[in-house]
Amino acid sequence: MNTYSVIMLGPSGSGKTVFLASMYKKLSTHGKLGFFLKVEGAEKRKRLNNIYTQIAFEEEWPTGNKLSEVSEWKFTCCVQTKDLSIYDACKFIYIDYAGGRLTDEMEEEDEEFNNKIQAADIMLVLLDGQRLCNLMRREKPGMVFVSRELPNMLQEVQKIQNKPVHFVISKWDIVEPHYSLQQIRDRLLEIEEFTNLVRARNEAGTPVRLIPVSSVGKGFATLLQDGSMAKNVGVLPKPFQLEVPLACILPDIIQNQVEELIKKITAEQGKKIEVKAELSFGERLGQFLGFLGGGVKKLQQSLPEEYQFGEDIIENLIETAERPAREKVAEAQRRTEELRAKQAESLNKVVDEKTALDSAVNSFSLIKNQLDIDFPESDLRNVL
Ligand SMILES: Nc1nc2c(ncn2[C@@H]2O[C@H](COP(=O)(O)OP(=O)(O)OP(=O)(O)O)[C@@H](O)[C@H]2O)c(=O)[nH]1
Ligand SMILES: [Mg+2]
Repeated sequence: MNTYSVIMLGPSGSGKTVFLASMYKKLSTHGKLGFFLKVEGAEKRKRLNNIYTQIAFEEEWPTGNKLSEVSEWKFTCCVQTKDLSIYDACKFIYIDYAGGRLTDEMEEEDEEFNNKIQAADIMLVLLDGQRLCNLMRREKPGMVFVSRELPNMLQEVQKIQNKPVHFVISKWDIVEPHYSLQQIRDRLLEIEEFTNLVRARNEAGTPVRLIPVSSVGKGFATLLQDGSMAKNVGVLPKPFQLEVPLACILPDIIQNQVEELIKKITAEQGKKIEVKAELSFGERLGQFLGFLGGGVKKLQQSLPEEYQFGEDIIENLIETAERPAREKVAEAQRRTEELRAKQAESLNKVVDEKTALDSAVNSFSLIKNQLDIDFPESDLRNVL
Protein backbone atom coordinates (compact mmCIF):
# COMPACT_ATOMS: atom_id res chain seq x y z
CA MET A 1 0.00 0.00 0.00
CA ASN A 2 1.23 3.50 -0.74
CA THR A 3 2.54 5.04 2.44
CA TYR A 4 3.28 8.70 3.02
CA SER A 5 5.07 9.95 6.09
CA VAL A 6 4.43 13.25 7.78
CA ILE A 7 6.81 14.66 10.30
CA MET A 8 5.27 17.02 12.80
CA LEU A 9 7.37 19.79 14.24
CA GLY A 10 6.18 22.22 16.86
CA PRO A 11 7.48 23.58 20.14
CA SER A 12 6.17 22.17 23.38
CA GLY A 13 2.59 23.25 23.96
CA SER A 14 1.89 24.18 20.35
CA GLY A 15 -0.90 21.60 20.15
CA LYS A 16 0.50 18.57 18.29
CA THR A 17 -0.97 15.87 20.48
CA VAL A 18 -4.34 17.56 20.86
CA PHE A 19 -4.42 18.01 17.07
CA LEU A 20 -3.66 14.35 16.33
CA ALA A 21 -6.15 12.95 18.82
CA SER A 22 -8.89 15.33 17.63
CA MET A 23 -8.13 14.72 13.97
CA TYR A 24 -8.36 10.98 14.52
CA LYS A 25 -11.64 11.37 16.40
CA LYS A 26 -13.11 13.45 13.60
CA LEU A 27 -11.86 11.28 10.75
CA SER A 28 -12.37 7.85 12.28
CA THR A 29 -16.09 7.90 11.69
CA HIS A 30 -17.58 7.51 8.22
CA GLY A 31 -18.89 10.92 7.44
CA LYS A 32 -19.53 13.04 4.40
CA LEU A 33 -15.86 13.42 3.56
CA GLY A 34 -15.70 10.22 1.50
CA PHE A 35 -12.90 8.54 3.45
CA PHE A 36 -12.10 7.64 7.03
CA LEU A 37 -9.07 6.69 9.08
CA LYS A 38 -8.18 3.59 11.05
CA VAL A 39 -5.24 3.67 13.42
CA GLU A 40 -2.88 0.72 13.52
CA GLY A 41 -2.67 -1.11 16.84
CA ALA A 42 -5.33 -1.50 19.52
CA GLU A 43 -3.05 0.12 22.10
CA LYS A 44 -2.62 3.23 19.98
CA ARG A 45 -6.31 3.45 19.27
CA LYS A 46 -7.08 3.33 22.97
CA ARG A 47 -4.48 5.96 23.65
CA LEU A 48 -5.82 8.39 21.07
CA ASN A 49 -9.37 7.81 22.29
CA ASN A 50 -8.27 8.40 25.89
CA ILE A 51 -6.50 11.62 24.96
CA TYR A 52 -9.60 12.78 23.11
CA THR A 53 -11.90 11.92 26.04
CA GLN A 54 -9.67 13.93 28.32
CA ILE A 55 -9.74 16.91 25.91
CA ALA A 56 -13.50 16.84 25.51
CA PHE A 57 -14.78 15.92 28.93
CA GLU A 58 -12.23 16.46 31.67
CA GLU A 59 -11.18 19.63 33.36
CA GLU A 60 -7.47 19.21 32.66
CA TRP A 61 -5.82 19.06 29.25
CA PRO A 62 -3.62 16.06 28.47
CA THR A 63 -0.05 16.39 29.73
CA GLY A 64 2.80 17.24 27.34
CA ASN A 65 4.94 14.52 25.85
CA LYS A 66 8.15 13.59 27.63
CA LEU A 67 11.33 14.66 25.94
CA SER A 68 12.35 11.09 25.18
CA GLU A 69 9.00 10.32 23.63
CA VAL A 70 8.63 9.84 19.89
CA SER A 71 5.14 8.79 18.95
CA GLU A 72 4.44 7.27 15.58
CA TRP A 73 0.87 6.96 14.48
CA LYS A 74 0.00 4.86 11.46
CA PHE A 75 -3.33 5.76 9.93
CA THR A 76 -4.87 3.76 7.12
CA CYS A 77 -7.10 5.86 4.93
CA CYS A 78 -10.14 3.80 3.88
CA VAL A 79 -13.04 4.24 1.52
CA GLN A 80 -16.45 2.67 1.93
CA THR A 81 -18.54 1.95 -1.15
CA LYS A 82 -22.33 2.06 -1.47
CA ASP A 83 -22.64 -1.67 -0.84
CA LEU A 84 -20.72 -1.01 2.40
CA SER A 85 -17.52 -2.82 1.38
CA ILE A 86 -14.41 -1.16 2.77
CA TYR A 87 -11.17 -0.74 0.82
CA ASP A 88 -7.84 0.53 2.10
CA ALA A 89 -6.55 3.42 -0.02
CA CYS A 90 -3.20 4.42 1.47
CA LYS A 91 -1.36 4.94 4.73
CA PHE A 92 -0.24 8.11 6.45
CA ILE A 93 2.38 7.86 9.15
CA TYR A 94 2.47 10.84 11.51
CA ILE A 95 5.53 11.29 13.65
CA ASP A 96 4.92 13.42 16.74
CA TYR A 97 8.11 14.58 18.38
CA ALA A 98 8.19 15.92 21.90
CA GLY A 99 8.37 19.63 21.21
CA GLY A 100 11.00 20.23 23.89
CA ARG A 101 13.57 18.85 21.49
CA LEU A 102 13.30 21.90 19.35
CA THR A 103 13.73 24.46 22.08
CA ASP A 104 15.81 22.85 24.82
CA GLU A 105 19.53 22.82 24.36
CA MET A 106 20.26 19.43 22.88
CA GLU A 107 23.74 18.18 23.65
CA GLU A 108 24.34 16.57 20.30
CA GLU A 109 22.70 16.11 16.95
CA ASP A 110 19.96 13.57 17.21
CA GLU A 111 20.66 11.10 14.45
CA GLU A 112 17.36 9.24 14.64
CA PHE A 113 15.46 12.50 14.41
CA ASN A 114 17.53 13.61 11.41
CA ASN A 115 16.90 10.31 9.64
CA LYS A 116 13.17 10.63 10.17
CA ILE A 117 13.22 14.14 8.77
CA GLN A 118 15.12 13.00 5.69
CA ALA A 119 12.71 10.14 5.10
CA ALA A 120 9.54 12.21 5.47
CA ASP A 121 7.35 12.97 2.45
CA ILE A 122 6.04 16.18 3.90
CA MET A 123 6.60 18.40 6.91
CA LEU A 124 3.85 19.66 9.11
CA VAL A 125 5.05 22.59 11.18
CA LEU A 126 2.67 23.61 13.91
CA LEU A 127 2.62 27.35 14.53
CA ASP A 128 1.05 27.96 17.92
CA GLY A 129 -1.93 30.28 17.46
CA GLN A 130 -1.48 31.53 21.01
CA ARG A 131 2.10 32.59 20.26
CA LEU A 132 0.96 34.24 17.04
CA CYS A 133 -1.53 36.31 19.06
CA ASN A 134 1.31 37.26 21.41
CA LEU A 135 3.36 38.23 18.39
CA MET A 136 0.63 40.39 16.91
CA ARG A 137 0.26 42.16 20.26
CA ARG A 138 4.02 42.58 20.64
CA GLU A 139 3.99 40.62 23.88
CA LYS A 140 7.09 38.95 25.22
CA PRO A 141 6.19 35.29 24.45
CA GLY A 142 5.67 36.44 20.87
CA MET A 143 9.20 37.81 20.74
CA VAL A 144 10.59 34.56 22.17
CA PHE A 145 8.66 32.73 19.47
CA VAL A 146 10.21 34.83 16.72
CA SER A 147 13.73 34.93 18.04
CA ARG A 148 14.10 31.36 19.28
CA GLU A 149 11.33 28.85 18.62
CA LEU A 150 10.57 29.69 15.02
CA PRO A 151 14.20 29.90 13.81
CA ASN A 152 14.92 26.54 15.51
CA MET A 153 12.03 24.94 13.71
CA LEU A 154 12.84 26.50 10.37
CA GLN A 155 16.37 25.18 10.66
CA GLU A 156 14.95 21.68 10.88
CA VAL A 157 12.65 22.34 7.93
CA GLN A 158 15.62 23.49 5.84
CA LYS A 159 17.14 20.03 6.26
CA ILE A 160 14.79 18.80 3.58
CA GLN A 161 14.70 21.14 0.67
CA ASN A 162 12.49 19.48 -1.87
CA LYS A 163 9.45 18.37 0.11
CA PRO A 164 6.23 20.31 0.66
CA VAL A 165 5.76 22.16 3.94
CA HIS A 166 2.46 22.82 5.69
CA PHE A 167 2.51 25.50 8.35
CA VAL A 168 -0.53 24.58 10.39
CA ILE A 169 -1.75 27.38 12.63
CA SER A 170 -3.15 25.75 15.77
CA LYS A 171 -5.75 27.15 18.20
CA TRP A 172 -7.43 29.16 15.44
CA ASP A 173 -10.45 29.52 17.76
CA ILE A 174 -8.54 32.06 19.84
CA VAL A 175 -6.87 33.80 16.88
CA GLU A 176 -9.85 34.24 14.60
CA PRO A 177 -11.84 36.74 16.72
CA HIS A 178 -8.88 39.15 16.50
CA TYR A 179 -6.85 38.51 13.35
CA SER A 180 -7.42 37.37 9.78
CA LEU A 181 -5.21 34.85 8.03
CA GLN A 182 -4.02 37.65 5.75
CA GLN A 183 -2.82 39.67 8.77
CA ILE A 184 -1.02 36.67 10.25
CA ARG A 185 0.53 35.86 6.90
CA ASP A 186 1.73 39.45 6.41
CA ARG A 187 3.29 39.43 9.87
CA LEU A 188 5.03 36.10 9.30
CA LEU A 189 6.43 37.34 6.02
CA GLU A 190 8.08 40.19 7.92
CA ILE A 191 10.26 37.59 9.66
CA GLU A 192 13.44 37.17 7.69
CA GLU A 193 13.96 33.45 8.34
CA PHE A 194 10.36 32.72 7.35
CA THR A 195 10.53 34.77 4.16
CA ASN A 196 13.82 33.15 3.19
CA LEU A 197 12.32 29.72 3.57
CA VAL A 198 9.24 30.61 1.54
CA ARG A 199 11.39 32.20 -1.15
CA ALA A 200 13.67 29.15 -1.41
CA ARG A 201 10.65 26.83 -1.72
CA ASN A 202 9.02 29.12 -4.27
CA GLU A 203 12.17 29.06 -6.36
CA ALA A 204 12.30 25.29 -6.20
CA GLY A 205 8.58 25.05 -7.03
CA THR A 206 7.87 23.26 -3.75
CA PRO A 207 4.42 23.84 -2.23
CA VAL A 208 4.22 25.80 1.03
CA ARG A 209 0.98 26.63 2.80
CA LEU A 210 -0.55 28.10 5.88
CA ILE A 211 -3.53 26.16 7.22
CA PRO A 212 -5.54 27.44 10.17
CA VAL A 213 -7.08 24.72 12.35
CA SER A 214 -8.74 24.43 15.71
CA SER A 215 -8.91 21.12 17.51
CA VAL A 216 -11.75 22.26 19.74
CA GLY A 217 -13.55 25.06 17.91
CA LYS A 218 -14.87 28.41 19.04
CA GLY A 219 -16.17 28.81 22.59
CA PHE A 220 -14.67 25.60 23.94
CA ALA A 221 -11.85 27.31 25.82
CA THR A 222 -10.92 30.79 26.97
CA LEU A 223 -7.40 32.14 27.04
CA LEU A 224 -6.83 33.67 30.48
CA GLN A 225 -4.63 36.66 31.35
CA ASP A 226 -1.91 34.41 32.77
CA GLY A 227 -1.67 32.54 29.46
CA SER A 228 -3.50 29.41 30.61
CA MET A 229 -6.31 27.92 28.57
CA ALA A 230 -9.46 27.35 30.64
CA LYS A 231 -12.12 24.99 29.35
CA ASN A 232 -15.63 26.38 29.41
CA VAL A 233 -18.08 24.14 31.24
CA GLY A 234 -20.67 22.31 29.17
CA VAL A 235 -19.28 23.16 25.71
CA LEU A 236 -18.45 20.31 23.34
CA PRO A 237 -15.55 20.50 20.88
CA LYS A 238 -16.45 21.58 17.34
CA PRO A 239 -13.23 20.96 15.46
CA PHE A 240 -12.39 23.29 12.61
CA GLN A 241 -10.54 22.22 9.45
CA LEU A 242 -8.80 19.28 11.08
CA GLU A 243 -9.20 17.28 7.87
CA VAL A 244 -7.55 19.96 5.75
CA PRO A 245 -3.85 19.34 6.43
CA LEU A 246 -4.32 15.63 5.71
CA ALA A 247 -6.31 16.36 2.56
CA CYS A 248 -3.60 18.70 1.23
CA ILE A 249 -0.84 16.10 1.61
CA LEU A 250 -1.39 14.21 -1.62
CA PRO A 251 -2.34 17.14 -3.87
CA ASP A 252 0.84 18.93 -2.73
CA ILE A 253 3.03 15.85 -3.02
CA ILE A 254 1.74 15.23 -6.54
CA GLN A 255 2.45 18.79 -7.60
CA ASN A 256 5.90 18.48 -6.08
CA GLN A 257 6.52 15.25 -7.97
CA VAL A 258 5.51 16.90 -11.22
CA GLU A 259 7.97 19.72 -10.47
CA GLU A 260 10.70 17.17 -9.74
CA LEU A 261 9.95 15.43 -13.00
CA ILE A 262 10.18 18.70 -14.92
CA LYS A 263 13.53 19.42 -13.28
CA LYS A 264 14.86 15.94 -13.93
CA ILE A 265 13.88 15.80 -17.58
CA THR A 266 15.01 19.33 -18.36
CA ALA A 267 18.38 18.56 -16.72
CA GLU A 268 18.73 15.38 -18.78
CA GLN A 269 17.84 17.17 -21.99
CA GLY A 270 20.31 19.97 -21.43
CA LYS A 271 19.69 22.81 -23.86
CA LYS A 272 17.20 20.88 -25.98
CA ILE A 273 14.38 22.00 -23.78
CA GLU A 274 14.07 25.17 -21.86
CA VAL A 275 11.48 25.56 -19.13
CA LYS A 276 12.01 28.91 -17.57
CA ALA A 277 12.13 28.92 -13.80
CA GLU A 278 10.51 32.33 -13.45
CA LEU A 279 7.29 31.20 -15.12
CA SER A 280 4.40 30.01 -13.00
CA PHE A 281 3.89 26.32 -12.43
CA GLY A 282 0.95 26.25 -14.83
CA GLU A 283 2.94 27.93 -17.59
CA ARG A 284 6.00 25.77 -17.09
CA LEU A 285 3.87 22.68 -17.05
CA GLY A 286 2.29 23.78 -20.32
CA GLN A 287 5.74 24.11 -21.93
CA PHE A 288 6.86 20.84 -20.46
CA LEU A 289 3.81 18.95 -21.72
CA GLY A 290 4.49 20.38 -25.16
CA PHE A 291 7.99 18.96 -25.04
CA LEU A 292 7.00 15.62 -23.53
CA GLY A 293 4.18 14.96 -26.01
CA GLY A 294 1.43 12.46 -25.29
CA GLY A 295 -0.44 14.88 -23.02
CA VAL A 296 -1.36 14.28 -19.43
CA LYS A 297 -1.34 10.52 -19.87
CA LYS A 298 2.35 10.54 -20.72
CA LEU A 299 3.06 12.82 -17.76
CA GLN A 300 1.15 10.54 -15.43
CA GLN A 301 3.07 7.49 -16.66
CA SER A 302 6.38 9.26 -16.17
CA LEU A 303 5.76 9.84 -12.48
CA PRO A 304 7.07 7.40 -9.86
CA GLU A 305 4.64 4.54 -9.35
CA GLU A 306 3.19 5.68 -6.04
CA TYR A 307 2.14 8.97 -7.61
CA GLN A 308 0.51 7.62 -10.75
CA PHE A 309 -3.00 8.72 -9.94
CA GLY A 310 -5.80 8.92 -12.47
CA GLU A 311 -5.42 11.37 -15.34
CA ASP A 312 -8.35 13.45 -14.12
CA ILE A 313 -6.55 14.01 -10.84
CA ILE A 314 -3.43 15.26 -12.59
CA GLU A 315 -5.63 17.44 -14.79
CA ASN A 316 -7.37 18.90 -11.73
CA LEU A 317 -4.03 19.79 -10.34
CA ILE A 318 -2.91 21.54 -13.49
CA GLU A 319 -6.12 23.50 -13.76
CA THR A 320 -6.05 24.69 -10.17
CA ALA A 321 -2.35 25.43 -9.95
CA GLU A 322 -1.46 28.97 -9.14
CA ARG A 323 -3.98 31.59 -9.85
CA PRO A 324 -4.06 35.00 -8.29
CA ALA A 325 -6.13 34.94 -5.10
CA ARG A 326 -9.27 36.60 -6.46
CA GLU A 327 -9.42 34.47 -9.59
CA LYS A 328 -8.63 31.43 -7.53
CA VAL A 329 -11.74 31.86 -5.38
CA ALA A 330 -14.04 32.31 -8.38
CA GLU A 331 -12.44 29.36 -10.12
CA ALA A 332 -12.69 27.18 -7.00
CA GLN A 333 -16.36 28.09 -6.55
CA ARG A 334 -17.03 27.22 -10.15
CA ARG A 335 -15.32 23.86 -9.75
CA THR A 336 -17.03 22.71 -6.57
CA GLU A 337 -19.93 20.96 -8.30
CA GLU A 338 -17.65 19.42 -10.89
CA LEU A 339 -15.35 18.03 -8.20
CA ARG A 340 -18.32 16.71 -6.25
CA ALA A 341 -19.55 14.87 -9.31
CA LYS A 342 -16.07 13.46 -9.91
CA GLN A 343 -15.82 12.30 -6.33
CA ALA A 344 -19.20 10.54 -6.53
CA GLU A 345 -18.27 8.96 -9.83
CA SER A 346 -14.90 7.72 -8.57
CA LEU A 347 -16.56 6.27 -5.45
CA ASN A 348 -18.83 4.21 -7.69
CA LYS A 349 -15.79 2.77 -9.43
CA VAL A 350 -14.01 1.56 -6.31
CA VAL A 351 -13.16 -2.13 -6.62
CA ASP A 352 -9.64 -2.35 -5.21
CA GLU A 353 -6.86 -0.45 -3.48
CA LYS A 354 -5.90 1.60 -6.52
CA THR A 355 -9.42 2.79 -7.32
CA ALA A 356 -9.93 3.46 -3.60
CA LEU A 357 -6.89 5.71 -3.67
CA ASP A 358 -8.19 7.58 -6.73
CA SER A 359 -11.47 8.09 -4.93
CA ALA A 360 -9.74 9.30 -1.76
CA VAL A 361 -7.63 11.76 -3.78
CA ASN A 362 -10.82 13.11 -5.34
CA SER A 363 -12.19 13.65 -1.85
CA PHE A 364 -8.95 15.41 -0.87
CA SER A 365 -9.21 17.68 -3.94
CA LEU A 366 -12.69 18.71 -2.92
CA ILE A 367 -11.48 19.67 0.56
CA LYS A 368 -8.49 21.53 -0.86
CA ASN A 369 -10.82 23.35 -3.24
CA GLN A 370 -12.92 24.49 -0.27
CA LEU A 371 -9.74 25.77 1.38
CA ASP A 372 -9.04 27.82 -1.76
CA ILE A 373 -12.49 29.37 -1.37
CA ASP A 374 -12.35 29.99 2.39
CA PHE A 375 -8.69 30.93 2.68
CA PRO A 376 -7.13 31.90 -0.65
CA GLU A 377 -4.17 33.29 1.35
CA SER A 378 -3.33 29.77 2.49
CA ASP A 379 -1.20 29.14 -0.57
CA LEU A 380 2.26 30.62 -0.16
CA ARG A 381 3.41 29.80 -3.66
CA ASN A 382 4.84 32.65 -5.64
CA VAL A 383 4.22 35.23 -2.97
CA LEU A 384 7.62 36.82 -3.13
N1 LIG B 1 -7.96 27.05 22.50
C1 LIG B 1 -7.28 25.99 22.08
N2 LIG B 1 -6.29 25.47 22.84
C2 LIG B 1 -5.62 24.39 22.38
C3 LIG B 1 -5.91 23.79 21.13
N3 LIG B 1 -5.05 22.77 20.94
C4 LIG B 1 -4.26 22.72 22.02
N4 LIG B 1 -4.58 23.71 22.91
C5 LIG B 1 -3.92 24.05 24.20
O1 LIG B 1 -2.52 23.83 24.03
C6 LIG B 1 -2.03 22.92 25.01
C7 LIG B 1 -0.89 22.10 24.48
O2 LIG B 1 -1.34 21.17 23.50
P1 LIG B 1 -0.56 19.79 23.23
O3 LIG B 1 -1.24 19.13 22.10
O4 LIG B 1 -0.41 19.01 24.47
O5 LIG B 1 0.86 20.34 22.78
P2 LIG B 1 2.11 19.53 22.17
O6 LIG B 1 2.54 20.25 20.97
O7 LIG B 1 1.75 18.10 22.00
O8 LIG B 1 3.21 19.71 23.30
P3 LIG B 1 4.43 18.70 23.71
O9 LIG B 1 3.83 17.35 23.89
O10 LIG B 1 4.95 19.29 24.98
O11 LIG B 1 5.39 18.75 22.58
C8 LIG B 1 -3.25 22.14 25.42
O12 LIG B 1 -3.10 21.63 26.73
C9 LIG B 1 -4.35 23.19 25.34
O13 LIG B 1 -4.34 24.00 26.50
C10 LIG B 1 -6.97 24.37 20.35
O14 LIG B 1 -7.30 23.95 19.21
N5 LIG B 1 -7.61 25.46 20.87
MG1 LIG C 1 2.42 16.35 22.81
